[in-house]
Amino acid sequence: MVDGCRKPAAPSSDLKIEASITPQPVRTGTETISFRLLNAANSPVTGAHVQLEGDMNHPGMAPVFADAVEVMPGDYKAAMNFTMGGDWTILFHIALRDGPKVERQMDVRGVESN
Ligand SMILES: [Cu+2]
Repeated sequence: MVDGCRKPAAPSSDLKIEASITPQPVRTGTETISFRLLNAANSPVTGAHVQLEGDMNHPGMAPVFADAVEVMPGDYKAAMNFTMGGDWTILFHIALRDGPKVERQMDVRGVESN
C-alpha cells in the first residue's frame, strides 16, 4: 500500500474533503483529525478506507501513519501522533469502496512543541 502512495493518484473524481484537527492549537502528541468525504453532489462518501500519512518538510524523519475509522456515514476520524514540532503535511490515502484510490493533502503549519 505504501508503494502505491508514492505517486499521485489519478485525478480521480470530484471527491472533496473537509478536515479539521482538535484540539487547537495543534501540539506534539496525539491529535484527532476529523474529516468528511463528499462527492460532487455534496453527498457523504461512505465505506472508504483511509490511511493518513504525516510527513514533515525536512529529510530524515520517518512518516507517521494512522488509520481512520468511519464514525458516521461519510465522517471519519483518525488519531495522529505528531512526533515533533514544526510544519507537517498530512496525506490522505483514500481507497473508495468501489475501487478507485484518491489522494488529498492538508498542510499543518507550526505544530507547537510541548
Ligand atoms: Cu521532524
